[in-house]
Amino acid sequence: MAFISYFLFSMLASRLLLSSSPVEAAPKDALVTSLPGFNGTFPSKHYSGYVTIDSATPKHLFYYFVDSERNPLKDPLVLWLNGGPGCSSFDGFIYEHGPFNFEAPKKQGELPILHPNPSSWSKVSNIIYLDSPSGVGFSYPNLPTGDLQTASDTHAFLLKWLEQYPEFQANPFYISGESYAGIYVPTLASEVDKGIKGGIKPKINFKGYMVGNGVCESKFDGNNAYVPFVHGMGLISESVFKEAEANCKGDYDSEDLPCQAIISHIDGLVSGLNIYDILEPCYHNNKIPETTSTDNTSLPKSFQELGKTDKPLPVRKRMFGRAWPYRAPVRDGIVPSWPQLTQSLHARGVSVPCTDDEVATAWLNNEAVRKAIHASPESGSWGICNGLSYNHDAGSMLPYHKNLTSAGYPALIYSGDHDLCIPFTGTQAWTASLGYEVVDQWRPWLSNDQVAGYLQEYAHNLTFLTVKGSGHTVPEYKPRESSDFYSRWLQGQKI
Ligand SMILES: *[C@@H]1O[C@H](CO)[C@@H](O)[C@H](O)[C@H]1NC(C)=O
Ligand SMILES: *[C@@H]1O[C@H](CO)[C@@H](O)[C@H](O)[C@H]1NC(C)=O
Ligand SMILES: *[C@@H]1O[C@H](CO)[C@@H](O)[C@H](O)[C@H]1NC(C)=O
Ligand SMILES: CC(=O)N[C@H]1CO[C@H](CO)[C@@H](O)[C@@H]1O
Repeated sequence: MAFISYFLFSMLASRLLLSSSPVEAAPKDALVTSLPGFNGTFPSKHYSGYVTIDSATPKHLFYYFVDSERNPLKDPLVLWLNGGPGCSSFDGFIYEHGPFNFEAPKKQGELPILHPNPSSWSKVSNIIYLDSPSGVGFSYPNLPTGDLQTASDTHAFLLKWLEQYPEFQANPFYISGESYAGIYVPTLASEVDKGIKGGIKPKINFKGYMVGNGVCESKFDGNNAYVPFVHGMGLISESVFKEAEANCKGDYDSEDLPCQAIISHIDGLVSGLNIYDILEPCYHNNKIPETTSTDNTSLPKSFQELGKTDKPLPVRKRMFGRAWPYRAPVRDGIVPSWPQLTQSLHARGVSVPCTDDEVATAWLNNEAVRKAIHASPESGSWGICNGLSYNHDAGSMLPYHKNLTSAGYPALIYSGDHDLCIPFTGTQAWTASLGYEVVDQWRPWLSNDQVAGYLQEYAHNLTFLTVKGSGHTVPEYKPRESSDFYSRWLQGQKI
């Protein structure tokens, strides 16, 4: 009797729990119940699968969705997009701010081991990692596209996704991304804003956007960012800089031959650097330097942990394909795809060495993993960056940022300040060029009682923020600092 009533009670209790579960309406077949390489309880619920966008040829867009580990019903809902164009958002999931840190396998052919990531952005938010546009990662088929089509498709994805997950319609919604997502984010934000104003249902509770080391437009991102950066970082001499100033007469993208000559001299001086983080050498193996531990508890915690803010597992020292192609101008028209680009680099005797996406590539092409995350065989083999036929047709992002911030959407524009791919100098210049009043003057911001970078806040809730000592993919290099500015900004706190 006691047994039976306990049984009934527990059945009832679990049913009650289920019906009050915030994600009950989520498609049941999307639930991820286990992941090869992870041997524990998930810190929150995970879902993954496809949303199909209607078009002449239907597009199957793949997402991986991570519930917040805090309060999924109340916490913000964030869309994350990696760039390229052509790169999968599993880059963010595996190497940057996802719920796991991936430890490379000891033996070739084995799967990586997954550890919980204490700096995961899912600690404070629900995150959708989307493979976009169609043809990227697990999304298929691969069709010619461009900025405007991509923004429209991603908007269609969001509306359908929110229909499938209605319990998240009321959460504050943010759009975020990195690198070429400097184009995806504002163009999508603009579509979403238009949709809201046009009364499109479900209404997206859009609250703001975030871009990390993102492209904006050629005038700011090209050589006009590059020359001041390499000068300020001590990578070129004062006299080379003076010569560049004299030859280029205020525009380092000038087509004048003397300007082009000094720019190619500068290219030669920095060509051996890791463009995604000028401080990092190019490692050919994955050895982590030994760290010595200190047990001196009388020291403040920040001192005890000096130098320990890095990701606990090795970061990729150099790779290709996550950014606007190296040295390619951010101009209107067809963007060279990565396979094409590396071919032409090879032809010029330049290569992009030390490519390292082995962990992601091995894991995501494993049959058991693909089954666990519901990846379709029709998407073919997974690659970190796929070749696309892609047209940059949205022009400069300045009018987008101007309109969005004027419409009242807060924007956080951040830069790892040691990235040579999209240097902070260009981002600092374009954010200032909007001409907004400065409401919080350039100042350090702190993480763990240490200066983690600098920020300047403008009217209209526009914030430009640097992350000191970080490369291109900020959460990969500075996970704790990233989760600090991320959670403060999302909560509307002072960073
Ligand atoms: C999984 O966890 C169990 C219990 O903690 C442990 O004994 C086992 O070695 C783990 N397996 C792997 C592959 O980590
Ligand atoms: C810890 O403090 C003791 C006493 O102040 C000192 O002798 C020791 O070297 C310190 N250890 C480290 C690792 O700094
Ligand atoms: C910005 O707003 C202006 C005025 O409403 C409009 O004409 C323009 O098309 C908008 N530009 C973008 C890129 O949204
Ligand atoms: C979230 C946030 O910081 N909102 C601010 C945006 O800017 C207006 C005025 O410009 C403030 O009143 C809000 O508090």
